[in-house]
Amino acid sequence: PSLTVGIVGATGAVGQELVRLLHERNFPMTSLRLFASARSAGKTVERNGKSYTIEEAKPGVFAGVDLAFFAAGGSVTRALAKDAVAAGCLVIDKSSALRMEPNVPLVIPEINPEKLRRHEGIIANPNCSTAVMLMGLWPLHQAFGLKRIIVSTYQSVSGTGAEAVRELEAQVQAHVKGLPLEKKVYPYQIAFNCIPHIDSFDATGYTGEETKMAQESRKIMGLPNLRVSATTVRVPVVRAHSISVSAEFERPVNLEKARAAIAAFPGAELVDDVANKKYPTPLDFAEKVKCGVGRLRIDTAWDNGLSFWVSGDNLWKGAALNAVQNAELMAREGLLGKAALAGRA
Ligand code: 11C
Repeated sequence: PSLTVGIVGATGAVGQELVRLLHERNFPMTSLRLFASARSAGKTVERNGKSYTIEEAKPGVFAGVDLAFFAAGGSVTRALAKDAVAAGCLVIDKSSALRMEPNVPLVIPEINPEKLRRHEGIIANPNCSTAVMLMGLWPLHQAFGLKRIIVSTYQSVSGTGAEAVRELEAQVQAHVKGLPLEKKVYPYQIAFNCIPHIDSFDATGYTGEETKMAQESRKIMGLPNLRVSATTVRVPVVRAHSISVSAEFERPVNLEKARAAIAAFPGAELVDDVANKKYPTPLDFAEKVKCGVGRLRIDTAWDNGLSFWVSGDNLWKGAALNAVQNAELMAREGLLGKAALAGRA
């Protein structure tokens, strides 16, 4: 059957990875249309010997599109997703706009794939730090029953976008040349620094990113009472986020069972051999399908506690790859295309 796929925000950091992954993973599409702001309309994108002309993302363009990946931020999702759904298009959204809406499934296919069967035309994808963290946490929850977590993140600048990658690189070069450093994207220099501030602060002192990690983890794992305290930090890494997690469980933990659970989980690669200096780093897990989990140890602050470290590609598992994996699963289960959408529950 024919399947026309669209990407909204095709020129952005996540949009470019979507174009790449749909081709590299041979997504079963018959045609691809790329949408972006009026500023980019008319430009061309080359991939696998094909040339795609960017169209302006605006109401009315979704007629004939069966599946649209939205990767242009919350305001574009709010402005255009309903229009796409009304045109009979399934929306797989990467923005944070609709994730916590009760009628919008928030899906990581290794964790809650059953939620892909019941939707109202929009499927949401999690925030990048949440998605990467859960690749280590979910198998441990299944083994021991999760009670609460305290986490700190080490988030790469590509999570902010392509302009932040350019800012880090420019600051490193300016530093080496002894020139003054320019900052536009972050409130402080990011080269050779860490900034404990991602998204805006609320009255409690937590940031939006920290609140997302708590709320999205509860929704995806189906644990509405999970207690979460997160500190999210931007670090001078280009690609792949890392998270240090201390978790308390309901049942007694043991390392052998914990390592076996991680090793058996399809979203994770166990890299945990400290005697030989083996643990995951963001450089090793950039552009990798799996997230690396290591530094597993019995946590000394809690009863039934485990600590671990996870690194994973924020643009892949944290964004484009998870969205494509959701679509691949729906394609395998016959849940894509106009007929499937018209007949859904
Ligand atoms: C960051 N996690 O690294 C953010 C980017 O909710 O999808 C993604 C924000 C989101 O800055």
